Amino acid sequence: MANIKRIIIVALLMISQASILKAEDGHALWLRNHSAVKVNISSTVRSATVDLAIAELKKGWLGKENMYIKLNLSKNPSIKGDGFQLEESAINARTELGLLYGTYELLRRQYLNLPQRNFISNPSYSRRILNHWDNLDGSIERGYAGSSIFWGNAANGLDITNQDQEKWKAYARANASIGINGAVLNNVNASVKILSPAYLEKVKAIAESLRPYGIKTYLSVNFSSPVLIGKLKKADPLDPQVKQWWKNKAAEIYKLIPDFGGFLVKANSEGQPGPQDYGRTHVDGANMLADALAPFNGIVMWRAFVYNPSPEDRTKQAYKEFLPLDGAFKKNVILQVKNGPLDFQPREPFSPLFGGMSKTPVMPEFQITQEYLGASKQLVFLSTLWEECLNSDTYKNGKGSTVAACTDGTLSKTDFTAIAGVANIGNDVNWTGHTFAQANWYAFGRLAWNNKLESKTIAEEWIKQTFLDDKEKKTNANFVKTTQEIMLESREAAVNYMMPLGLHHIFAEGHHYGPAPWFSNDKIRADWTSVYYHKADTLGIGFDRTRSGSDAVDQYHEPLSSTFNNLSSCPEMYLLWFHHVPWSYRLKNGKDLWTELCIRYDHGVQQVRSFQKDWDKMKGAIDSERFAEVQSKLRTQSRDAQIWKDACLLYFQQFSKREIPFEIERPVHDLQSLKELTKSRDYE
Ligand code: GCV
Repeated sequence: MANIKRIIIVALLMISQASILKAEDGHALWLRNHSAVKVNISSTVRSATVDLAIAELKKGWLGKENMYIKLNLSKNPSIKGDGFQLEESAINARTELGLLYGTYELLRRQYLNLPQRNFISNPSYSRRILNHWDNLDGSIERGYAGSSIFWGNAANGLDITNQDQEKWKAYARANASIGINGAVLNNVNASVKILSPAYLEKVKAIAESLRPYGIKTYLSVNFSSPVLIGKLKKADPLDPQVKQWWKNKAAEIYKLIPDFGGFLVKANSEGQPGPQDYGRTHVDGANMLADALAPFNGIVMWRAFVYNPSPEDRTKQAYKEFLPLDGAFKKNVILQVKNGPLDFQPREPFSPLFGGMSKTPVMPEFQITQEYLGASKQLVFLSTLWEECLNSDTYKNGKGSTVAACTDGTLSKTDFTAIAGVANIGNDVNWTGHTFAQANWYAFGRLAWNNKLESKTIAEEWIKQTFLDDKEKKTNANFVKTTQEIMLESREAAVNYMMPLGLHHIFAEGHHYGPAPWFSNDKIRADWTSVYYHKADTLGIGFDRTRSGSDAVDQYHEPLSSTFNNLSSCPEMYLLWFHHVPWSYRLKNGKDLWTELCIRYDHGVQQVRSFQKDWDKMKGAIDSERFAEVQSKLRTQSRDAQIWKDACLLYFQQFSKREIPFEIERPVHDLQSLKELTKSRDYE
């Protein structure tokens, strides 16, 4: 009887707790209101940015009531760039923006109960930039959270409402709170209209909303702009008229936006125009734009995502194109390189360009939007993927030459450093579609500020700030721990149910959400089909990139090139990336390749099922809206993980001609029905 009573009381307590948790739509991100107490602030300097810092401290102060805090511009040599120092009763920084960053860090530390004294923090990269793939009609390439917050909508996309401005400020505030200081406002597949006077006026208005938060505005430009809007006959970068056109355009932009950041350029890639259309090189193109921007301290971010329909292994092409150009770029050019040599796959080895270029600054490009990782339907925390890339050793200057060290100025001793993330932000109320996709935005900012942070720390910070109220954060340890475990396992789970053991790019054509390992089409370029990448046949599966294959391994420094080249030393997570492996090949655990492949796919599905179970147990721990949204999305993810497993195993089984091991769950779909299903765009 006593037991029954206890159960009833616990149940009633849970129900009442759940009902007092406020409804939340996710719009406040990790910046939800807290029950702050009074604080007194003085500052040695005043500006729009410092005023924001003061307002934030007043709104969010969780320290001792009635404390006196000083914001102080300081010349302390340990503080670098926009870094800061937290002291018992002062925030010190070299710049006003540093004071704002120090403010956000102090408030975060108060909320998380972390030490707040004698804490110095300096940014790993000086430019921490979001790349928006937003089109001027308001659509977003690979965007899964609604339409653009910058473009489209009313009156040709040029009208600006108060609501727009409020949104831009909220966006800027969220970015500043995690240290992001730049935004490229339009798609790298750039419309020429962006450089027309009407659009530049709108860019100016956006820049004004972002500026107080320290966000610099950048634009993607179309290399053919001098022809398409300038009425010139060509866009040849060595042509004096073309050079002058860009110089005039740069001057026009800087008149409107004096702190404009510069241009991002996708040239001679996937049909975009570029200097090679005129027989010129990437250096000719980048340097011409660099000359136009240099008088105003603007920069050119030139993308290395360049490949052509050719018999050459696609993953080798960017390195072959850019290595010979190392050292020839102007000082204000930086090469923007995707984390892997292919295209934001669930797992790739790092791009060899990070260790290859030695006289040209290189900036990593990560993809925050989940083009190849479940869109905004799936919970996949990308911090672990980026951490893996940043910590990969390139062996450029011997052991310890990580991608982080190659790009953050540690090896090259430069402070012209940058990092970019392709944004996942749209007009959805919660900004990113999936509540957990907010964590990817957050993680990008935190890693861009400090590329040594660990994903587990980032996840914990994000969970507490995003879900818990001031009082609960102490009592809800189980929610934090369980959610953190789900997040940290989620990317490996996605690798398992999509492309384990180094498989890559076996997505359905076009939408990149579901599986289509069968996809092959003689009418399009081979490197846009799946069969090009997995090369399954009756002997085995995988892309031979060894010295007897495409020799991509030799784009890496020793000892990595030999490690990758040798089947027995190649890390199993990259096995089928570098090798065509017989079905009967024994892996380190003694299982043959086919069996292990089946087990991994099945394990991925089981991992998502266990995320569901764990999440369901959390009912009542957070507000019911976000709980239900995540619950429903995990159901979708679970169904779609099963589709991945069934599609890939049934398809590859045609080549392996072996049984799916009897200890794992059987497929529940037929191959033919999956071929139909994943063709449909509704499936995206
Ligand atoms: C913006 C991949 C994507 C394209 C994207 C391209 C790029 O190919 O599928 O949508 O285009 O990368 O990064 O330029």
